[in-house]
Amino acid sequence: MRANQVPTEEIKREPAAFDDRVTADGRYGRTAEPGRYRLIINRACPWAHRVVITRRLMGLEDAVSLAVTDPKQEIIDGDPHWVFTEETGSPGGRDPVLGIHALREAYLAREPDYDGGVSVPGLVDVPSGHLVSNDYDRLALDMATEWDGLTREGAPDLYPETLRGEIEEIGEGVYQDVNNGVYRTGFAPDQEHYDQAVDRLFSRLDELEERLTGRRYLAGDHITMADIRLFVTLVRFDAAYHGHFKCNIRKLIEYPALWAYARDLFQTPGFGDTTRFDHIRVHYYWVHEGVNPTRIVARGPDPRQWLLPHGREALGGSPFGSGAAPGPVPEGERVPDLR
Ligand SMILES: N[C@@H](CCC(=O)N[C@@H](CS)C(=O)NCC(=O)O)C(=O)O
Repeated sequence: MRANQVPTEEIKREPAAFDDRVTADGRYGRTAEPGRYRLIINRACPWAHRVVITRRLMGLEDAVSLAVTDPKQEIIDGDPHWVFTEETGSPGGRDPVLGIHALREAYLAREPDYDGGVSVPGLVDVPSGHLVSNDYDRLALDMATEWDGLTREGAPDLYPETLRGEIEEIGEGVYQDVNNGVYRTGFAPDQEHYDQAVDRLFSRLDELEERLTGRRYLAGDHITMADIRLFVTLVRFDAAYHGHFKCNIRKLIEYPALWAYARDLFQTPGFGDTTRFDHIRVHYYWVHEGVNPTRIVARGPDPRQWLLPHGREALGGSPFGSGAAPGPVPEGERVPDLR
C-alpha cells in the first residue's frame, strides 16, 4: 500500500532493502570514518528519529552528517517521495552534499534496477552516493555500540550487555503494539482490524503506564535504547496519532506516568531538541491522503505543555548513567523553539 492511498489491507512491513553494517573495525566490510556517511531523515518519521536521537546522544554529529527532507514529500508518478526542497533548507531543491533531489536517487545509485520502497532513515556513502542501509534499528544499535573512537567523551551506554535481553523483550512489545501499532490502527482496512489494533495499542500503553509508575526508565536506571524506541511514538501521539490515526481511547496526557516520563525525556538533551511538531503534524495529515482526503492539518495540541515540570527525578536514576549529557545541538541542526 502507498502511504497516500486508501488502505485495503493490513499494513505490512518489508525487511530493510539494504542493511550493510558500518562499524569502527570494519568487520562487515564498511568502516566508520568521520565524514564518510550522511544520514538522510525526515523530522516527522519516528523510525528516523530513533537514529537521530542515538546519533546525538553518542556525539556522532561530526562523524555522520545529517540531511533533512521535506515533511510534505513530493508526489512523483503517484507515489510520495522523500525530497530535498528550498523550504526545508536545501538550496535549489538538492542536497548540498550529495547533489540529489530525491532519496530514491541514492537507492538507484546503489542498485540501478531497484524498484522497491524508499524509506527514511537512510545512510548514504558520500563518495559514491550509494545507499548503505535503511535498516533503522540496526543503524541505531550500531551507532550505540560499534562506533568506538568516534563517539564523544561521556557518551552513555544505551545498550548495556547485562540489559540487552530485557531491552529486546520490552522492545518487541513496544514495536508490535505501539511503534507499529499506531500505524496498524491508523491504516486499518476495516473495523475489525481497527478494533484489534487499537485494543492492543492501549493494553500495551496501560501496561507501560504501570511499569513506569515506579521507575524512571524502562530498563535499568538510565536511558537505554528501550526508552528511545518508546519515546519516538509517545512524542507524536497527541499531535498526530490521537486524531489522524484514530488512536483516541486515551491521550498521552491522560496517562500520568507515561506523560511525565515522556516529558522527562523530552526535556533531556537529545530528545526535545531533535523534535519538530510542525513537521510531524504536516507530514501525517498532509501525506496520508487516503485517510485524510482534505489534507487539512490539525492544529493542536499546544506543544509548550511538553516543557511542564515532570517530577520524575524523585524516582532516582540518572539520564546518562556514568556518562554525561551531550553539548549543544550543532548550529545547522537546531529546531525552532516550541510555539
Ligand atoms: N522501512 C521501515 C521503517 C521506516 C519507515 O517506514 N519510514 C517511513 C516514514 S515514517 C517511510 O519512509 N515510509 C516509506 C514511504 O512513506 O514511502 C519499515 O517499513 O520497517
